[in-house]
Amino acid sequence: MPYVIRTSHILLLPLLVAGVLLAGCDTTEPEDDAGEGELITRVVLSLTEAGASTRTITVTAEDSNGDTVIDNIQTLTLTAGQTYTGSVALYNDLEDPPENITEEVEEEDYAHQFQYTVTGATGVTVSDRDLDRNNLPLGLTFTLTVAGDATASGGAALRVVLRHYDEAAPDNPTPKQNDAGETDVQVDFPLVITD
Ligand SMILES: [Ca+2]
Repeated sequence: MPYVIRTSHILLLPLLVAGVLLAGCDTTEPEDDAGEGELITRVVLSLTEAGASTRTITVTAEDSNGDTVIDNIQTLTLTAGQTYTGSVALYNDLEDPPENITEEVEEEDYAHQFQYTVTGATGVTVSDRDLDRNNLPLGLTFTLTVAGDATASGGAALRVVLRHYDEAAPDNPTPKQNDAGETDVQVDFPLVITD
């Protein structure tokens, strides 16, 4: 079962919930923030068609009560033969006003990476992730290409993972380069391909 969303970066909620896939994340924030852990309760994926239409498809995964288990997820319906420009955004809706976590990922771009994996489908590829300040993949934006003969099985999914590299620093990208990190977010958006 795809699950998500975990308490995220900034602070350190060391793995409160046994059995939850999403690990706690260490922090690069000052100590005085300790105890405040930050939650990601909503992941939004936006895909804009390249070419004449420029129609944008948006799908959302939500963990409305912040228990790290998704309670609402939308299906991503892609068109065969279409190329999309993608972006991802993260929010904590349990804050008032809702907090945009994407900005914090950008601020610590050297310590984060979004990874996109397609399962149960052929002819769907993700490429051209944007780069962090060290020219390593960041993945806040990307290109998604659906081949003209692409197919998807009933259980097809686009998995979105946010990795966080505690030991990475602006001038030390090695931990990220080696993918020596932890998972902040993991969401499997159900994937359908139409002609
Ligand atoms: Ca939930």
